[in-house]
Amino acid sequence: MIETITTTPYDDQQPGTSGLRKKVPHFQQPNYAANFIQSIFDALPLDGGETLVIGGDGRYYNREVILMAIRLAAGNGYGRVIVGKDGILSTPAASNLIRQRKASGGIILSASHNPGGPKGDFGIKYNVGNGGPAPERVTSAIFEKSKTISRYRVWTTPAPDISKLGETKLGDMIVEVIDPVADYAALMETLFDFEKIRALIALGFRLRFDAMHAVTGPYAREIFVNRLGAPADCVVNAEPKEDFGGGHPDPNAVHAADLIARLMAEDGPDFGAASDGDGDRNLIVGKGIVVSPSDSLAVLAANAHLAPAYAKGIAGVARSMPTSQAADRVAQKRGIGIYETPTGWKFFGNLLDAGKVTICGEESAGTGSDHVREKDGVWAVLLWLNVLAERRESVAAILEKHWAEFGRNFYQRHDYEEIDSKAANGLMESLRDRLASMAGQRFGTLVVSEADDFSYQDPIDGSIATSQGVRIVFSGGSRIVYRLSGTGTKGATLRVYIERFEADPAKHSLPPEEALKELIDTADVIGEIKKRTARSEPDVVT
Ligand code: G16
Repeated sequence: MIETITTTPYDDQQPGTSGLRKKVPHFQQPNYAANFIQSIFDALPLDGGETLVIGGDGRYYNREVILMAIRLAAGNGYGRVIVGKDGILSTPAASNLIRQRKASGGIILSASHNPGGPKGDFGIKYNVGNGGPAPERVTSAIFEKSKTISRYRVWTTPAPDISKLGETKLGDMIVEVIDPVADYAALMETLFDFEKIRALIALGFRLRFDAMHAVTGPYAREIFVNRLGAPADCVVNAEPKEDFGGGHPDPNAVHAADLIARLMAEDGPDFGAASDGDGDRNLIVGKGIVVSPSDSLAVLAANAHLAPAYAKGIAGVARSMPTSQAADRVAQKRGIGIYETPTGWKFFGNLLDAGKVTICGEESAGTGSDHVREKDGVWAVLLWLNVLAERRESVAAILEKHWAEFGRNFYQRHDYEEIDSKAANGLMESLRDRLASMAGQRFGTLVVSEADDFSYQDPIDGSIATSQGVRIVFSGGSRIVYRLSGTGTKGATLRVYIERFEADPAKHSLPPEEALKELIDTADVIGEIKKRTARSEPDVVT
């Protein structure tokens, strides 16, 4: 029986860069999750009988919300829900299922790289029928519905056991529990030359993949160990845990420090990689060298044709605005399209659907292609492995040659986390107030050539996104970008992105902090960061 439950709205259910993210106790307030999921359904044009994919990264509170989501789906007339066993689905695997099974959409429970556990973070996002994150017009409609919600509809009886594969029914709706890995692994085999990668590994090439006790463990084991023949111990921290083993599943220099240290050792592996909570981000480390996400995007764009799926070449590349312009140089040289979008994977969906771009990437450790509509950590690792298997060179040699051919875009991102929201907003407002008078100003040897607050008009549907980050561009093309994160759950996080192009190969081996020194100092002068945030240095530099 369908039951209608009376509820009262919350006023803070506005999705951010990637869905609604809050602390677990916040989500545990009465009806908080049910309200949001019902608001999603209320915002959609549902005819009844649709298919919905449901899964998450296995973090604390995942199971409870999945069982609730299944009952809500039955209460709202869905014909079928496809659920990963034990509620597990990586974000790219969910995107793949939505597309393969022609679902009308999917609910993905994750707070991505944010920590988990009873006091950790939780999140809910909705992906639409193309498999990608809901665009802004949909997330705005969901927020509007959440502000006035007065009831939700659920199936009265409990949801079926999601730890057993197979089909059962809840009322008229079919609940199909599937192996979360199988379809995804099969898709990867169609994209890459598994034979060649297997041959490379058989030759003694050593790889280490850190799953950070998050969702990619089972995917990595199946693909790298079972299908590609790597030794079982090459996948570490492979058991998904509700609290990620107490760690922070963010594959960056701070949280993947152990992986990086091993790759810096003389006798370390040849190739290291890590992914995040829900499996959409990636970190690539070569022996003795960490590959910045922006460089990784550029290298993959330049070498994608070495993998079977992209052998005919790629249509174009898209990157988020703060991502370095290294990929632009590849696109310009190869005569393919290059698009600059606001931060957030949702902005790539239309470009991918229209066939304008094949590969997309972001400085925030996300790379992906038109095989799904999400960034995809394991995919990025496999594309790197495919390139390495073809070129039979080290990661360091590939990067060096890339910079020699295209020049090097030195790049760093400085994060100031959990700062006072008022101070953060004040800093951004002050920058915006000064934009008009910025051009022509000199800071040391740097002269401002342009300054603006990035806005974007989607070339496919014409929608406009404003206030997407303050850009200060200097003559010669160096940039400083300031923006506030849209994924944090406490206070505000200020991100400062710093970039400088260097054509001279003799200078390509400089440490980035040295190559960027003047810009880093200038970022503080222009942004008044220390003064306004009372922080002497960033919490994380990537
Ligand atoms: C999400 C989005 C990404 C975005 C990132 C960082 O990633 O999907 O597109 O680049 O957040 O956002 P912000 O700078 O606003 O914190 P994820 O992996 O958290 O879903």
